[in-house]
Order: sequence, then structure tokens, then C-alpha cells
Amino acid sequence: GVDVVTLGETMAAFRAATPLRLGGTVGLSVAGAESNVAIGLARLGHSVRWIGVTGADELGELVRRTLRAEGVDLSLARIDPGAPTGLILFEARIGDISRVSYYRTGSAGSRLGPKDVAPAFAEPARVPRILHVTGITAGLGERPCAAVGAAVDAARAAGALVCLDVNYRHRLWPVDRAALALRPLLPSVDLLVASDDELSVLSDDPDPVTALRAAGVSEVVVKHGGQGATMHTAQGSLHRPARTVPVVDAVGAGDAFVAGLLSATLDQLDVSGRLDRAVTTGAFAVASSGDWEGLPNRAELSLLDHAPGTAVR
Ligand code: KDG
Repeated sequence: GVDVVTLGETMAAFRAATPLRLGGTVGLSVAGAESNVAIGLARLGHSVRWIGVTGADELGELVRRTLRAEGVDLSLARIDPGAPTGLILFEARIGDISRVSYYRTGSAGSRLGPKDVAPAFAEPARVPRILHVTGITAGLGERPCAAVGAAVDAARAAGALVCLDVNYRHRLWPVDRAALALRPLLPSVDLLVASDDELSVLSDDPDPVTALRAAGVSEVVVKHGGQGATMHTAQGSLHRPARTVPVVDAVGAGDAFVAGLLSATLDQLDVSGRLDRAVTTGAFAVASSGDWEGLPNRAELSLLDHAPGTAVR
């Protein structure tokens, strides 16, 4: 089996340096939270399978070609000629604040369903060590949400570690619907990643971390943006500050964080080592343009240990 299986929608990404209404030049790439994680893991040397649907169009080929070039396994990814590949537009608005628009309603990616994920767990030899899912996929519609549920159930039954990143997107669904969809997954989640403001999606308790741990989530990782992250486990809580880097483009930082966290989990590092790698890969994403382009390979993980302005020879 592969190290990690993930599923979701990957879109063609247009990035403009000026407000879109002014026209001008856009750069074309791809983006999708789960494939960002997949690329981050592949760069660190892990085997990763991404399950998703693209259209039978040039942008779908761009998605597939990009993921393939990054070493992500696409053997269970599907092409659906009945719908177009979705789009995401990033528009630099002021400084490092960017605006995001989706053109993904009715996209091929939102046609992902439980049948797409079943083969990933069909034989014991295929079962991954980790399943990674996010609330974005669950928010794409009933079938993608059912695909997430089916993947979580299958991974749980097969003994894989289940990681859920809440990744709440208000453009996709209201909080109450996200709560209804994601809370039932919690008893099957081993590792939960959420930013401070996402905890309320999962629990109404005044102490959500304790409530989530009591509900059976053995590790809860809370991201505090530029303030770092805290991991809560049976052994207690450990905090790591974020690494100080120039903020170029924070989009994708959360996915990079998850890639580092899962990589170190696969490498069987302790909680401290796992948080270190997570804040390091997160910092790479913050300090570089694009969702995944700047993510490090193994040799580059130590680059941030050099003093600013160093030429590494
Ligand atoms: O985490 C970064 C993602 O937000 C970006 O890649 C786009 O997947 C995306 C989404 O649905 O917002």
C-alpha cells in the first residue's frame, strides 16, 4: 500500500498580481487543499495517492500532468467528460492579502463519489498507512461528502490512521451544515487539524479540545496562524511557535503544515519533531508564491536554519 491516500477537488488556479477587473496578466497553475498535501508529502519522499475527478479538458490535463510530475499516484483518479474542471482565481489585492473566487459549481471535481474511493481499500495490500481528508471535499455536495464518509469508514475498518483537516470554507457551505456533516466523522478520526476559529464547527463545548479528545480523537492539533500551533494528546499539550519568514502568500500554509505533520508521523517522530516539521513546511508555503510550488524536498527542510541572507553553497 501507499503511505497516504487523500481525496478531493483540484482546480486550475489563475493568479493575478492586480485586481481582476483591470485585466492584465494571469499566471496559470493548479490548486486544491488535498493535492497540496499530496505534493508536499511526495516531495518529502512519501508515496501518495490522490483520488479526484477532472474534466476531459485541457485544464484537467494540467491538473493531472502537474500531480503526475510531482510524483503523486493518479491510478484511481478519474476523468469525467460530462463536466468541466473547476477554477479558482487568486487576486492579489493589497500587500499579502489576496482574494479568492471559485468557479466550481457543477465541476467534474464535485462528481467524486463513494465508488471512487472504494478501490483504495479493496484489498489489504492496498490499504494506506494514513487517510487524509478535509472539510472542503465534504462541502462540495452530497456525493463528495459521502465519498469522505466512505473513505473514513474504510480506513477505520482497515486500521489506517485517519487525519481530518476541518478546512472550513464559508463560500461552500454554512457552518451548521459543516457541523452536521463533519461531527459524525469524529469517532473515526485519530488526528484532527483545525485553526482556532474552526473548533466551534466541531464542538459547542466551551472547552472544545477536551470535548474532542473525550469524543475519541486521540490527537488534536490547533493552528494559531502566525502564532504557531499546539498539539493536544494524552501526554498533554505542546506548543510550537511559527517560524519567522517574510509573508509572501499565506494560501496553502495549512496544507503545507499538514504535509509536514503527516511526513513526520510516517517517520515516527515524537510530538515535538512532528510539530517542528509542520511549522517548517508551513513556513515554506508562507514565504513562497503559490499553494505548493515552494514546498521543500528532504534536503531543503533545513534551509530555514540558515541565517537570513545566506547563500547556501
Ligand atoms: O488550502 C488552500 C486551498 O484553499 C486552495 O488550494 C483552494 O482547495 C482549495 C479550496 O477549495 O479552497
